Amino acid sequence: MNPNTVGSTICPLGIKAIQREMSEDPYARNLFHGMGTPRRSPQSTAMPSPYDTNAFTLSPASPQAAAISQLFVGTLIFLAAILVLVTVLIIFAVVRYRDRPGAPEPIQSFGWQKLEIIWTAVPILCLVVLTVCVAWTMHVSDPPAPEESPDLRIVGHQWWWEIDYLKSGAVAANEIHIPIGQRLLLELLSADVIHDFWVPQLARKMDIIPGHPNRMWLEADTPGVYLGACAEFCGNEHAWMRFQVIAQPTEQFDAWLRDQLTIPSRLDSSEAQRGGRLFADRTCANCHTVMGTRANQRIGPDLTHIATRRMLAAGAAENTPENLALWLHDPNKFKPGSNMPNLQLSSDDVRDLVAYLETLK
Ligand code: HEC
Ligand SMILES: [Cu+2]
Repeated sequence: MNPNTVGSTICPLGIKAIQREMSEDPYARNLFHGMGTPRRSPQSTAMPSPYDTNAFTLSPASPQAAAISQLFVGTLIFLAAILVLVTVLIIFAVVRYRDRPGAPEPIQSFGWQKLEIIWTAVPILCLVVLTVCVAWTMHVSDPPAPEESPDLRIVGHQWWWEIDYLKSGAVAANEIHIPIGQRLLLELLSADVIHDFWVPQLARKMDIIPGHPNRMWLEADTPGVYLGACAEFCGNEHAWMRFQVIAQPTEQFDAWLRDQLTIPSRLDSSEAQRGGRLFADRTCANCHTVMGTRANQRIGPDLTHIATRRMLAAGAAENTPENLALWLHDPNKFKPGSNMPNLQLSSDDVRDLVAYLETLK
């Protein structure tokens, strides 16, 4: 069959079907909203809603990203000017020197050394200018990392992000809090396959390669929530391997970090208490960590402060009790192929586990 026919007839129908399915299926609608449809979440007033984030490279929010986007725009303008110049010259030559009825033979010239030198030298000069700009940008956006130990270790997992604050020992997932105006050194590791760390408004992309730690800088000038994503296909949930960088004034960041290092203790309701026991008895503890309990595994995200996070499962859904319950009932509804298994929990168990997880602040 002609591939064009496939493209023009089957695909649009397929997309329509998917869209219909998404608007009817409540789980799918969550996925859809997670994709950045502007919608304010009522509980987040102090910080911007996760859906306000944008990831536009041309609105940089750090010196590193600014250098990259300036290089891009500068090169674009430079090349556009050359395009305009060449186009104008060609049109001029075509019109001015076209053949007319009764026109004499054109002058036959063989070689014009001066012109040849000019049209060799000018392009070389252009390339030199561009090379210098690129070298400068590389110097600003990616200065060589010192031998000192990194501030943060980011571990890419299929399909979520582990964040270790090496200097304080705090552990987070899918949400990187940083103080504004400080250049942090990141070490990037993989737990499985090749991933790629990318926060378009803040820094360059950096591959995450198993067995080969990479380093890069992360910095933000202004407080805000910056969207990040894995930028290297890493398996079926690659598109839901997102994260947020939450840049805060230093005092707010310090307060957040102190909270992260504190063991949450409130287990008020009897549901939450039963949920806590379920968490230890069921297999949850084999894959997750909750500080202050025996659960200390890193197959899945650290859940010590899960209730404070804005998104679930690396951006697949907003972190609400309803979505948590949907996730525990069947992670595959959010992320088909997710490495968290469906544990066939009863509705009562899910209710109590959600009550417990909601106390983990
Ligand atoms: C076999 C390992 C495994 C078991 C068992 C497991 N999980 Fe998970 N869990 C994961 C993985 C892996 C993820 C990350 C999924 C993703 O985002 O792709 C995850 C994600 C989660 C999340 C979302 C975390 C976040 O930061 O968004 C919650 C909540 C969660 N699990 C709770 C539980 C509970 C409660 C149990 C026990 C009933 C449990 N898990 C059992 C592996 C496991
Ligand atoms: Cu990835």
